[in-house]
Amino acid sequence: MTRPILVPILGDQLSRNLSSLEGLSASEATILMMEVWDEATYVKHHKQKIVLIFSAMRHFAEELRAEGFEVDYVRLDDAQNTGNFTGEVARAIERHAPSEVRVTESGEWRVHNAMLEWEGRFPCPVSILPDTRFIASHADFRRFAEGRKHLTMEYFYREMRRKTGLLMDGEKPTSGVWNLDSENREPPQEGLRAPPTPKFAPDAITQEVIALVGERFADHFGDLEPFGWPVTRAEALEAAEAFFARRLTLFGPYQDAMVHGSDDLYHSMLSTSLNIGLLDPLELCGRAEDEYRKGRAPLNSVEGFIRQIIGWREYVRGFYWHQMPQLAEANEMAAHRPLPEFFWTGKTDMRCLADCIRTTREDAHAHHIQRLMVLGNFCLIAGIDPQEVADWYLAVYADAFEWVELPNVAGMVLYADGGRLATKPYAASGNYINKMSNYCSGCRYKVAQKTGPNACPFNPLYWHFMDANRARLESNHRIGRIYATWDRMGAAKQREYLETAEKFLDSLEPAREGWARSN
Ligand code: FAD
Ligand code: DLZ
Ligand code: SF4
Repeated sequence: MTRPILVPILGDQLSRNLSSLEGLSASEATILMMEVWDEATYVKHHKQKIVLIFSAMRHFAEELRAEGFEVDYVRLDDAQNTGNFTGEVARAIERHAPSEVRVTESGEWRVHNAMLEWEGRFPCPVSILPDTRFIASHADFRRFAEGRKHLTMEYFYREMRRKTGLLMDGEKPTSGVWNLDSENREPPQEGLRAPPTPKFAPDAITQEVIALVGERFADHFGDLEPFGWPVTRAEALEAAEAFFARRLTLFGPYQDAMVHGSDDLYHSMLSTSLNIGLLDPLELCGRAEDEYRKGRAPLNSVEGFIRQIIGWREYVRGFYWHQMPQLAEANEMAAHRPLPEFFWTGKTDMRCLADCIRTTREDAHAHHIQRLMVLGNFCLIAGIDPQEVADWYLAVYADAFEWVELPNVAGMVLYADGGRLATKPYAASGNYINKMSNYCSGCRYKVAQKTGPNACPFNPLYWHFMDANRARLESNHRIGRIYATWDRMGAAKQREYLETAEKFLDSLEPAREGWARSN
């Protein structure tokens, strides 16, 4: 029997409620799934990220087959595999002669542009449907952005609360307050440890993929094993339930803390499952609200969790589509220093960075404050080139897709967009890291020392950055006042800071070519 509709499903579209599958009966569609070389190597993704995507794709294909769908699954090593989506859809059209290609829009600009060309290339019509797994449509974000100079997340977030009804009592936010972030900044106490995150033993499908990735992507960054990410919806739901039962309560207070010895702390570790489609954002937020309504979790934790998802996650996606393609090129701070080699090897005496790079290598994950205030802060104040930084984040994290990675890197961390996303650069000295972590006590550098060879490098780098960007930042109402402190130091102290910073920056070895992209 011929099936008239060909439905390509990409590696981050593994959702049964995907728009291209809606209302489709098994008898009228052929599903096409493609493991392609170009997607695995356009940046050289962490090995675990490739295992995650291929294994989750293979499991999803099995689930659709069990429902009666015909799934045409192209494996990476299939002899005729052209290595890219367009080539594989073209081959599938030859095999199945469909009267329509129906696909859900891509999450990334790069792939979206390729899809736009399909209609002209292929002999049948191509319908590109909106990705309804997001709460805000592109039009919703455009309406929000219209006429605003700064696209402040907080106002967007309130619109999402009203739209979803989450934590709302009628027209008002529950308890009368929209945002409880000020209650969510507890430093870690001595010995703080969170219950471990569930890890899922690889089944036969995952083991086969691990062997494939070990063989074909051996030169990619990151440890291949142990691999424990959820690869099916059932596993992802189990991970979510474990979070609600054991970690949500303290998620809020310790959201900004960093502890050597408890990598995930109270974070949910659900971003990979959300981003590839195993979990639905609204279902997770509804479950979190339930925990609050039943008196099992405090409002500051629940509101904080919901804000990350219907606030930040939706906002950065809207921001990405609103600001592309310029966002990928943005470099308002004129930062041109190459990324240091130690971002790939972890070989640095700076304990905070070494630990964040270690967890990144071992797990393809680091939590938000490690990404923002250690790794990102360093890249900002050392003036690292935004495109090199973006390539690194896109390659090393299992949850990284450009729509979510790039706004965080270029906007939130590097201020490369000139302040469209963040109202000020998140620049900080060693003091912040010392307050919020247990890193500094075991570091060869002294966090209290400001200048000289043993000074924590974040201290002189902070002032070096502020001094170099004075013309850009002095008029910023949130950070500009800091220049009065700088001026009061006097010329001799300022020189000491700048010379210590320059010496440190001169000692950085640039990353060798070939880590992020094939040379
Ligand atoms: P939790 O702390 O438990 O938060 C719950 C959920 O909220 C996350 O799963 C995620 O879906 C969402 N969320 C939280 N913060 C953000 C944010 N700033 N932007 C978007 N969603 C958010 N997240 C990604 O999913 N992919 C990325 O490629 C990515 N790159 C980042 C790069 C930088 C420089 C920074 C500062 C942050 C980045 N983030 C990214 C956001 C955040 O760090 C991760 O979502 C989070 O660490 C994932 O772990 P978790 O699931 O335990 O998150
Ligand atoms: C990240 C990724 C990787 C590594 N490999 C594939 C693949 O082989 N096939 C596939 O369909 N998707 C893959 N992905 C996810 C895509 O890169 C992602 O779907 C697009 O970038 C759109 O967001
Ligand atoms: Fe990091 Fe500085 Fe603390 Fe060392 S002293 S861990 S470099 S913040």
